[in-house]
Amino acid sequence: MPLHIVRNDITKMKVDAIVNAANRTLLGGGGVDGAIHRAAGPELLAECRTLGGCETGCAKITVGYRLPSRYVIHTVGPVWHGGGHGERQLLVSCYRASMELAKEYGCASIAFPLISAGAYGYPKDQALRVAVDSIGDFLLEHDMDVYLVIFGKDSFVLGQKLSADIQEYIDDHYTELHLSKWKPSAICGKARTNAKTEIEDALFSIHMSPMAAGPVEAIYGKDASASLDHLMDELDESFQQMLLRKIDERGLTDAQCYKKANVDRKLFSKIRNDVHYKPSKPTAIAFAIALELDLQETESLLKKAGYALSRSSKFDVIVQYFIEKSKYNVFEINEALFYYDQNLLGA
Ligand code: AR6
Repeated sequence: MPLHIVRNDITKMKVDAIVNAANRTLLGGGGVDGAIHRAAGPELLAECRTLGGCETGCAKITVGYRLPSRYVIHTVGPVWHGGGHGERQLLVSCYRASMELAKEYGCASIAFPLISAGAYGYPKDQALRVAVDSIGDFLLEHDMDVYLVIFGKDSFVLGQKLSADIQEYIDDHYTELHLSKWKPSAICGKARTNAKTEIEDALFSIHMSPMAAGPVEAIYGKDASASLDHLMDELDESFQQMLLRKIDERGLTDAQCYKKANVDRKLFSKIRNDVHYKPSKPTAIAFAIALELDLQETESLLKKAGYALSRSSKFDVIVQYFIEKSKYNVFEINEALFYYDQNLLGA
């Protein structure tokens, strides 16, 4: 069900359907179209000849032949004429029509290239925005695993265009572990890495030392097991309990929440059925985003799963940027995380 942004060659994707950015003849061309036809073999062109072409913004389906995907969905993106000629609407329609066709054919997974972002000249950053928004909208209503495949140098071009705001925020807020005691000017390259590891080790051992290792009796007295039982009865609200409470308070259904979090139904039901479920940090944050929690509430939800947000982690700083700006679109956040090579939110 969630949206994954990945770097790959779409012809290698093992999904039920891959989408081809074709032209109106459906008879092949360059770019991703050429790559798909080469990988699928000549039978694909033979089937395409029977389809009678395709209008811009629409989609048609064939089988995948020698591709690892069962189907190819051919869609025709708009040619960019400056943005004032209905390009966006047509591009949205390509994504929507392709996903509807995939659904009609029982596909549980689909992979898209950035339609129109090559020969058809749609500015890559805007093409990505349209892709993420259109797929995100569809996923709010439907269950499907959707991959947005970023190819070759596109990733670099898009990275350069990523909002200057985010870059500035990261520059201002991202602080590596404070190395001042270890003479930062003298620490660089490998030496710096070693120093960092030493500091991390030191911090780790501080956190791990006496409580965890000490005998239970030393801390809780003689009747330790009885006291422990008592303590167990008085545990604070768990991550799962806080999550479910917040869902109720926000008036959301479970499905609305996990879809907004880019989390799949199976994972959500695991959480629902286990009061002590411990999610990964990206999953926990994804729920904070779906619930539109402010920074303080996000921190307290994370704490329940044993996590915190720090200024020493790029991932955390990017998440904090979006929360501080009250930008709660998980797909938009994932776009930014993707370009900074960080784990994505959700499943
Ligand atoms: N895997 C994933 N993405 C790819 C791959 C690949 N193997 N190859 C290219 N891309 P384009 P359009 C990316 O030009 O703009 C054809 O000739 C590429 O980097 O393939 O919709 C058709 O026949 C870019 O981001 O498609 C049409 O005439 C994106 O796919 C025309 O080009 C789309 O670039 C369609 O132009």
